[in-house]
Amino acid sequence: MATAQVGVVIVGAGPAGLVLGNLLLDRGIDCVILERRDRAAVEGRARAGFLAAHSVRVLTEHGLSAGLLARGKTHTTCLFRSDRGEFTLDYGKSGLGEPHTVYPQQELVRDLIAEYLRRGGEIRFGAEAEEVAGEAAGEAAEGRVRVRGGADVTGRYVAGCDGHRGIGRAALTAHGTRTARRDHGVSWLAVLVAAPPSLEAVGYALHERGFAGHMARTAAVTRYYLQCPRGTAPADWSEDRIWTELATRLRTAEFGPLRHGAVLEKAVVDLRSDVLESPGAGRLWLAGDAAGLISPSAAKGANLAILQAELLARALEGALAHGDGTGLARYAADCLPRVWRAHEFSHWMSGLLHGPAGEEDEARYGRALQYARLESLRTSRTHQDFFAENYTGI
Ligand code: RFL
Repeated sequence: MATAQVGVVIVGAGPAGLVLGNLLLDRGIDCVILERRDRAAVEGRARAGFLAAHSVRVLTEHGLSAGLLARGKTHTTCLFRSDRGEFTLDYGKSGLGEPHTVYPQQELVRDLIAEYLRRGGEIRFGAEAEEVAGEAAGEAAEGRVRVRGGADVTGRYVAGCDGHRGIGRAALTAHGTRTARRDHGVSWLAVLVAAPPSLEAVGYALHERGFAGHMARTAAVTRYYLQCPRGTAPADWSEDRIWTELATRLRTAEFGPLRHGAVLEKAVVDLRSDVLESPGAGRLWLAGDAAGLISPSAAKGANLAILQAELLARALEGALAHGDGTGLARYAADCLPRVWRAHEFSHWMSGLLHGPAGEEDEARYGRALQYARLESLRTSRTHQDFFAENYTGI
């Protein structure tokens, strides 16, 4: 049994699915979003916080930026610390860099849901898509999504915006789409604390015990990262251990204390990246983490999700409103070069931030390269311009 066909069935109400849904409604294309979690869970999920200028432009052009413009904070600098001291990199000053807007992802998601509903969109929370019918990636005339415990939902197209473990990706790979992937071999303990930021800007600390990061979120909440051994469990990290390790790696004895607060959340993130060689076929198209996962080392994931949602909305409009499939045929060529450039920079950042693995001699060599890269960034205007362009661009 199937419910009436819509233009686009979107699976997943994260940044990719919600931006896509809003942009499709803007273009007069009907859609339904299926989201397996309930609304409170989706609106409470703290993840990203750094929006590139391109993302802010897309959201603003489509009337989706009122919240972030009112409550987001603009950042144009970041800071690096190591045993050689600290320096601030003013990437906003480079002609090639643009400001970031710091706005927690869960607040953006909240805004996007409210606006989608205000525009008359339909979203079904607690609706878990079990499968996209296999032929969707082939010659099928429609896309069909099987919903756990409910009727199938069919659409002229299906947009898989359901993250990197989603069923959209599974259907495409089952149809023969290959994936390029890398395990960076590094894990981070991601901690959210109820305390104001301790630094003016983002802070990256290189330390022989491993990387530590400080990311502002709001006036009352700050995110910290600690590089940790693969396989570590969040439960291994007591509040005391977290603060001690942060103090050591962020060198508070030298540079001043951190503002403490209760640990609200702790999770281990294994740094992995992958990209599908083609983000769609036939009736099934992917955007966001579903099309490729990027390690969080350069804060690109949510920004790529917004970029892909924008490109996919345009392509689907061409197909549905004008019977013109060239946008979909070009979707991979439009987004993959930009996706790969973001991956290249994330990989570069990962090399800068993380101590090397391997035997003692190799580790010594790797660490010396890490510091040579940091020193080049501190002193070379050309290197700073490279950083600014790639750190803020998308
Ligand atoms: P999401 O956000 O994972 O949303 C997918 C949605 O699909 C739903 N879903 C399903 N619904 C129905 N049926 C199914 N079968 C379903 N399977 C899944 C899920 O419940 C969910 O609601 O993917 P999307 O939209 O592609 O967005 C991607 C971003 O969320 C992600 O790339 C970023 O959060 C990555 N990221 C960061 N990106 C940045 O640009 N800047 C940052 O500063 C940044 N920090 C981060 C991050 C990711 C982190 N984690 C948790 C890996 C910090 C962290 C700690």
